[in-house]
Amino acid sequence: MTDIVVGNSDKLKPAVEEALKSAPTQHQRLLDWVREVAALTEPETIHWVDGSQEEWDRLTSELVDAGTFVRLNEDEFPNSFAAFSDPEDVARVEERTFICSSTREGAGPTNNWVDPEEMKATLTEKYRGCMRGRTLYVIPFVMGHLGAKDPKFGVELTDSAYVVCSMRIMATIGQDVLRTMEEKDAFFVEALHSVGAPLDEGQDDVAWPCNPDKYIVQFPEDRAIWSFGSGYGGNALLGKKCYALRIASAIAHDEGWLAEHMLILKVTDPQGETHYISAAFPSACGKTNFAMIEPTIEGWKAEMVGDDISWITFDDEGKPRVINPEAGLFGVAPGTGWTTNPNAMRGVAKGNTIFTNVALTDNGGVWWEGMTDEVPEHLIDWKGQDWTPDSGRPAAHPNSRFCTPIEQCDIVAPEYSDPDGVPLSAIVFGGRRKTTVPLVSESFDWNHGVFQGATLSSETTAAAKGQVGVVRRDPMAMLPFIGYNAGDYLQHWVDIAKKYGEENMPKIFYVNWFRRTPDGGFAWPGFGENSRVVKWIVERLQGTAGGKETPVGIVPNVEDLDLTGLDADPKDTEAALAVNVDEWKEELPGIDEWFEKLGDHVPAEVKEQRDALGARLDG
Ligand code: GTP
Ligand code: SPV
Ligand code: MN
Repeated sequence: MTDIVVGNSDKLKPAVEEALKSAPTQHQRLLDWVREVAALTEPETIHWVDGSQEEWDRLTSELVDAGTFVRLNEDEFPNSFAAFSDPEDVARVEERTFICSSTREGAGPTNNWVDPEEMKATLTEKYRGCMRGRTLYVIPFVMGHLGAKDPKFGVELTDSAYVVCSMRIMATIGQDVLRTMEEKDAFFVEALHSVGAPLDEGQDDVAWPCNPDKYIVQFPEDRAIWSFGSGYGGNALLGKKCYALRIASAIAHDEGWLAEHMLILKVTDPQGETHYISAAFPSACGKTNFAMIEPTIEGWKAEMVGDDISWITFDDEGKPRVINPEAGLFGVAPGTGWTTNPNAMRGVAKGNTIFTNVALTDNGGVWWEGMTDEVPEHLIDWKGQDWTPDSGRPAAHPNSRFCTPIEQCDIVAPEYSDPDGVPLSAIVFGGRRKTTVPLVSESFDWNHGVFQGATLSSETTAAAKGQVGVVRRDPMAMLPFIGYNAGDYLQHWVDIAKKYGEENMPKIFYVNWFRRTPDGGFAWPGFGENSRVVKWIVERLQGTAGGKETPVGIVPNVEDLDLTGLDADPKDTEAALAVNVDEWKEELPGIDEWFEKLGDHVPAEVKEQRDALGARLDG
């Protein structure tokens, strides 16, 4: 597929030729592709990533020497590092993200589209010589279990050692993957990445090389990814959003499963009955926090299976099973603290963590807003400036992140590493809305739940470049991640239930932790207290909890929620649960506009749900 990539093999450096000759693989397609990319991008040398501890030690030391990493205080954060990005390279860039399917219609109205041949021609010129003075790293990786029946392989070619180290945390990478890929002669997704900052001879590098002209490009039909110009997480760690969501959603559409932006939570009730719940909230809207919840109610236990991505397949009987395809957590730092998310805090404190764009303390540790109640008197902020509490600006970037192995989390469920995944009982959608959307509702049936997901709305956050706090529709929290036409994606959701049987489908719920009271505070305390909502959801599955039918779904009465020991004004809880018909009527024009934007690919079943909602609100 890389037919347009025309490089000049004469330009291969001796070290590159040598690395190709001594390559640790016989996989011909891989060898051809690496040679081709090297000829185009002209790196100084090639390194075949083996994923070993020695390799990590060497690369992290090199990154410290280069000024990209600051090694943290070993007592507090062993084997951990802080990185500081270019101030313009701090988040996903949705405007520069493209789904290059063969037709514009294939990408649909919610994605940027350029003809694939044109995009390949443009990017080929961008990539020409772009790795001069740098190392080309070859990272074999697998998303999900290497022992899965059909392991989902990828190979990322990158000129960033920061990416190599981060990928080692976020995915299974290296020698074993390469060997298995070779044994199976398996297909792999080609994932090409460059920071787009070639070095002339003798030119000094900067701590965070990148290029103002960014391209995050998916070719869904080729199952290929070309990323250029950014070193930041979702733009550069190509196994994550680019593969496990955008490319995987296209594969899932073809194969009859779902690749979703969902955490996976395991809950065990006081009787020992276990349920697994996947929840889709948009970026920086609470997935990591919910996945690591510490229940505040007696006898309930929560464990984590995943915090960002769910791959939901259906077994021979049509029963849904879910896996987390990732090996690490790439979590939002601000707001993660000992009171809000102690499990995350304990996880990162074990070390082996890369922090990006947090602040540095005077004793070589890290800090961010919300980490501790007490604010340090002096910090070096994420831009390298002295910071004090009266500086009037955040010390950490609002989208600063911790990148840590999932196995370090005390509450990771042992089933996390089961290649067959876990059975899925419920799907929860949620957004960040100040008004209108109640704390929790249960959908009437599958198609109503699909409608709730299709019309999910949320305020934008710092996880993507652009304005923060603007309400937008974000279907199934997948707006930036659907690798094909969003209308077809909704149809796929409708069709899944037809294919495998509605009786097999997980029950669907819709939550909003972010509703406000008139004085501006949160109506619901959130975090650990969300376990009360989890309890109601599980009891609905078991058929024991009450609820009242409202125009938007089944909502608990205040007395249906276990509020024992809750430190909250009962009026606020009422307000969090309220379904206000007038507010919902005001939602309708926005929903209609949204469906108009999606065009004629919106499923009839979903449009029927819109009419039914209108009728219920009038009724
Ligand atoms: P991505 O990694 O970007 O996909 O985000 P995420 O959905 O995992 O978001 P995360 O859990 O990191 O939460 C982001 C922000 O939401 C943090 O600042 C949290 O403090 C805040 N947050 C999470 N849960 C709650 C909650 O229940 N109530 C309130 N008020 N805030 C919450
Ligand atoms: C998100 O933005 O939803 C993330 C972070 O989980 S990133 O991997 O950068 O996309
Ligand atoms: Mn995410």
